[in-house]
Formats: sequence, C-alpha cells, structure tokens
Amino acid sequence: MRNNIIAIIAITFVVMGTLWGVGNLTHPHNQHTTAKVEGILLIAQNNVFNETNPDIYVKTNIPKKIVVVNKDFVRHDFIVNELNVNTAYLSSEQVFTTAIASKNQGIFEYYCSLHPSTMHGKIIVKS
Ligand SMILES: [Cu+2]
Repeated sequence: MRNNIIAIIAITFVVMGTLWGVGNLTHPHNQHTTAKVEGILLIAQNNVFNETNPDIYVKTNIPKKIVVVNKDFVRHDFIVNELNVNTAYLSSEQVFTTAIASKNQGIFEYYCSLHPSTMHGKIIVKS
C-alpha cells in the first residue's frame, strides 16, 4: 500500500515534469526581448574621442549602440562613411545615440569631419 502511494507520487512528478518540458518546447520564452544592448560611450573632448580614439570592435550582424557626447565648446560629429553613420553636428553638451551595424567584416574609419586630423579611429568588424 505504502509503496503504491510512493509510486503514484513518483509517477505524478514524472508526468508533471514532462508536461512542463513539453510546454517550454512548444512555447519557448523569448529571451531576446530582454537581451542587454551592448554599447560604447564616446566622449568628444579636447578634439579627441575618449582621449585615445579607441578601436571599436563590432560583430557582424549585431548592432552596437554608440552614444556620442560632446564635452567641448566647439561642435563635433561622428561619421563612418562605409556604414552610413553620421550624427550631424553636435553642439556643446549634446548627446546623440546611434548604432554601428555591418553584414560584412572589415576595418572602417570613424572620424569627426570638423577635426579629422585629431579625431579619427578604427571600427573593426569581425564575425
Ligand atoms: Cu570634432
């Protein structure tokens, strides 16, 4: 008698677990909606981006958020010709959010059109 009860409880757990598993398979949770967006903060100050014009690494087909902040009194922009990125002129203290996305691997130059000699760096896109 006691063994029967234990068996029934065990079978119930197995059945419930199977149903739960099947439910997850047929109605998967959409994990992409809560995915964290990876981003980069670029501060334009003293006519340079982040003091060193850092290389920016991007994976193919995964957009990378770019936030550009102008901390100078003069205007700056942020341009990547091959990837169709152009913030237009940002005035002092202006913040602009854009994204870099590419299907193709490659190395692309980013720059400020007003200070191209001191404000330029590389965007490295890899799969
Ligand atoms: Cu500039």
